[in-house]
Amino acid sequence: MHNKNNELGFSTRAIHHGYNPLDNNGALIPPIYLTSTFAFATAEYGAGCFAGEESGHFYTRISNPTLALLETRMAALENGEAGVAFSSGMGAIAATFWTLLRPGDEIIVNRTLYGCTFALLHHGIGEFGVKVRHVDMSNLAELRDAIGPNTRMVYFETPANPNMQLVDIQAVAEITARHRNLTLVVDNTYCTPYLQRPLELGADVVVHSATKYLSGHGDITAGMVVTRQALADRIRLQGLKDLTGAVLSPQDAFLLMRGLKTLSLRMERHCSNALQVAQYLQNHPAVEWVTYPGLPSFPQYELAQRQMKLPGGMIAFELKGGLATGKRFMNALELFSRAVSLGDAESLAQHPASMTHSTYTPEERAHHGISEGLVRLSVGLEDIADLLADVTQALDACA
Ligand code: 4LM
Repeated sequence: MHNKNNELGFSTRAIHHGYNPLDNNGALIPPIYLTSTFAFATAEYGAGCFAGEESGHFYTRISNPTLALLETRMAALENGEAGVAFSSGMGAIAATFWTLLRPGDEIIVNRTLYGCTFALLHHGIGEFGVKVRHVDMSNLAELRDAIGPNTRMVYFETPANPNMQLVDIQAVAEITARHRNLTLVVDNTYCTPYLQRPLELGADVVVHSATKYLSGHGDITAGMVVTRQALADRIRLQGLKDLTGAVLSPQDAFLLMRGLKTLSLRMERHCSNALQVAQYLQNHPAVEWVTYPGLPSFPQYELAQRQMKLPGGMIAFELKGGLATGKRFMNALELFSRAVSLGDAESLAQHPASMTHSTYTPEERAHHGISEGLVRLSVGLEDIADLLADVTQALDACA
């Protein structure tokens, strides 16, 4: 029953997939294997593990039963073959880049990316001989023209952090599928597989900061990769084992699986709360603009309706008066915390230009579509009346 994945719904898989209590002394909740190493029955068996001839666990940087359960569960939720768990989203992204890209290769990325992904590209792999090219992936002709003989990877977030620009995953996948040796990687952090499943739309690899909605409680950092089995094996044995060592602790894998059980419930509430906050902001005279995929005024509203089950919990907006007023607004918030990160039960507000996207220079931010006055909200799970009251009083205070 537990592994007949295709017959079970999303929430059922998030709670049960890959685990049967009766195989584990009846323990309803999976045990945490807090061990770094595993004993070999014989020297020959140990040698076989290292030679890849035995499938058992032998060292937690490579695999561990608690991590394996998380990995199979995440693969079931993304509808992929295999998962690999990491100690952070950046660990997952770095391991994917370092495994698949070599000097002389080219990676094409969307115009706007999370600040540390941008830094990894421009101050990391870019300095090791990989050519990094940004294109505006809402313009498919621009992407088509940019792909050349050395292009090995196309990478984007949708929605993009922090400006919410969407990319049509299926349309990009149709372009990348025409090129051999080209891997399409999608960062699905903002949506989670409950709202959007890139592999079903033709992507090759999904990466996540599982620090965010997937774990959902702001108490761990974690990352995930989900892809085909052979590619997952490469990312595990090169990117994880040798190139980054960014392994997730089994204790944190347990917390992440606890979070996954309520993912669908939480996402529903994040989305309904965010929609109401976005509508409120849109109608407020102090607000210059709001981007939220659930508003009919959103420039890619039709794509959002088609691609995302619900519009997500993230909002970008700017106040009349720009950065100075935005800072007054942030300082006046009482229920929202001024904090980076996203996807927690607690509502958060941050200023990308001076925080998450301060890895860009001001000129780069202008070029990459990140305005200096943009304020980003991660709308949490609190009562909507309390959230709206906090936004109202903060707007009043900075008027
Ligand atoms: C933030 N974001 O935006 P770790 N991919 C995306 C992200 O938003 C992030 C990562 C990867 C924020 C962190 C401070 C789309 C992170 C990186 O933080 O390494 O788990 O994920 O506020």
